[in-house]
Amino acid sequence: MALLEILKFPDPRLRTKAKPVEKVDDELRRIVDDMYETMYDARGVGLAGTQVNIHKQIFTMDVSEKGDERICVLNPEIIHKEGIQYEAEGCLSVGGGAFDKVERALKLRMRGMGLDGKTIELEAEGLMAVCIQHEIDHLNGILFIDHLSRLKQDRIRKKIDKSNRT
Ligand code: GNR
Ligand code: NI
Repeated sequence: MALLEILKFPDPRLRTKAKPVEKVDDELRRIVDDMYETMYDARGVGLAGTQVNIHKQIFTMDVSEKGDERICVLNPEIIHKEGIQYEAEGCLSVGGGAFDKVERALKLRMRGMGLDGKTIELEAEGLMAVCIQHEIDHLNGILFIDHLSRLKQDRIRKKIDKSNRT
């Protein structure tokens, strides 16, 4: 297993659109193991392939308290959304202490493929629903800060520029 480098905003590679996974093989399973290791090491609750420069539709997630409930989804799609929530989000790819509220669906139903190649369907709400929407955004080249006002985006950009200069 290996820790992967997490790309940081404004790295243009974070804007890449991920391609669907066509088959689950040893190489893919190794990538997923490395993504879990990288996610737990960084204390994240989710990680998308895009963030580690692997532009395949893969995300890992563990929103459990103990950190022992691994979920990995390939080719995820949201097939139903319901309600609205407005919770503060952060991102392992965005520095500058950026943490702000984003509007998301409250509940959703997601379909994708598991590591066994079988179709997965799962219902989520609360933090898990936020995380799924955040990770699917990454796979489409979208960051949570894209959902914030121009003013907030400019403030975050300035903080990041400043810390990159010191
Ligand atoms: O670790 C993470 N925490 C988090 C908190 C609120 C909303 C979304 C997230 S995802 C983030 C990890 C990450 O950047 N995943 O892409
Ligand atoms: Ni993120």
